[in-house]
Amino acid sequence: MTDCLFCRMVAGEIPADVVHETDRTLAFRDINPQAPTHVLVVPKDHHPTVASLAGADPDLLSAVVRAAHAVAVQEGLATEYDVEPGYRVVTNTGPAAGQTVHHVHLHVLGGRHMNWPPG
Ligand code: DGP
Repeated sequence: MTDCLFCRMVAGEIPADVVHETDRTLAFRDINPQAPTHVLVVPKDHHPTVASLAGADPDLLSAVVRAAHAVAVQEGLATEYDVEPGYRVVTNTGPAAGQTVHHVHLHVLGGRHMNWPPG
């Protein structure tokens, strides 16, 4: 049994509030939401960071990004061809950025104004 939290959620061993799924990606609501919409999009295969995913399987990285946009559309943050009102995609990489789960995930945040720079 893996000790990776998101692999266990993909496997259905730990419950997840799933909002979107493809053959290679899963998207579920963050347990500690930072915005009205806060969804995590993960590849079903285990890759620790976005950089390692890009190197190992660029098609899968593309699928994760497309899934993030599909979630935004589903949540009313964009349309297929438009990005109004808009949303933010964040991927924390390493300890200085605050990465706590070492299975790459895109945070899809929206439903409120996003400040810049982020904290
Ligand atoms: P990061 O800090 O960038 O690695 O983000 C990890 C996110 O994972 C964080 O926003 C909280 C979320 N998270 C941690 N444990 C769980 C869990 O058991 N279920 C869900 N849905 N989200 C979790």
